[in-house]
Amino acid sequence: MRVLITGAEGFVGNHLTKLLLEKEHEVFAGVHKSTSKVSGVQNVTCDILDRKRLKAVMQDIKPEGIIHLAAQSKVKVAWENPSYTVMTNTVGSINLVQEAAEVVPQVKVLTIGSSEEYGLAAKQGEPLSEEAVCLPQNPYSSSKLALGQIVLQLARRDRLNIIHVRPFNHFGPGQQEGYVMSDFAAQVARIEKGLIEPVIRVGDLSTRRDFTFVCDVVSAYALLLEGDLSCGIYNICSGIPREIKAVLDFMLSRARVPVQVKVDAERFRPSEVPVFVGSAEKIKNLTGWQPEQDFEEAIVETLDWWREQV
Ligand code: A2R
Repeated sequence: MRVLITGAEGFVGNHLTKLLLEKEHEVFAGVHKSTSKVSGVQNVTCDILDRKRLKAVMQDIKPEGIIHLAAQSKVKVAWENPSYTVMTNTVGSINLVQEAAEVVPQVKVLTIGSSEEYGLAAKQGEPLSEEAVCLPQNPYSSSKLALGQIVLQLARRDRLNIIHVRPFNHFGPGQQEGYVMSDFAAQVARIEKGLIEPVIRVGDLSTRRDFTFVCDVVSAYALLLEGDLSCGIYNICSGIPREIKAVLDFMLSRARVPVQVKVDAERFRPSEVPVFVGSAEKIKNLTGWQPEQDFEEAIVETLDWWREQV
């Protein structure tokens, strides 16, 4: 399949590009800035806020499939700059879908949302299916919820082939700081090199979150792209609520030097959502997908990647 990946230079994009090439798809890496490069594939500069450029890209490539990863992906930045986040995540995605639909109406598009769209609905502690109510609690989550709602409305009206994906927490080599797993791994790697004092300052470690290794996430994206599935929303998650304390304890058991853990009063805000876990029954039943990667090995791989970076 001729596949355009937007935001291909990002964390997930690099893993997805490799997988789609292995699966012998013809891949075009849509990158935000001409200075970015994804190796091994044709790169096209593609700012999703530039509709003229998007049209030209669609006309040049005529993709059969699009996996739309491009986003302002950080909750912290979304609080600092909500309008930019909504412009990029919501308006940019609508631009992309409309330009694609005009030039290549049969194209299949995967838009990437977030488990954060469910927000406070997770409070009940039950695995969230795609039918769960959405109660987003920050501008990032709202931008993704609006994106999903509007592109699926367009899909219904114009008979477009769109899947809106809600991945839960994912992690792996290449993920920048700002996410719990990469934050822990980066700190351990810096401590091992003697760059910072051997102390990790933490907040509430009792929460449980649903983690999937990035290679499993991109394999789900590939199956959703390739499969003959109906339009709609698909969760990607492990279904296993893992305590953050256990994750940190495991990482510290692999640290090459002793590391102290200190609870930081400023960071300690008990979470309103103690357990945030998803149900991936829909994608499992329809595609056979399930996470393959051993969780502890995945943590070690992430830590090793950080050891090479610092
Ligand atoms: O902002 P940059 O230059 O770092 O580029 C980011 C790119 N991006 C854009 N691409 C095209 N047009 C735009 N207006 C635009 N704004 C941002 O999207 C970056 O290279 C990429 C997103 O990559 P990451 O931030 O590394 O996200 P990650 O973890 O790969 O997540 C992929 C998707 C996103 O939709 C997340 O919201 C979702 O999975 O979790």
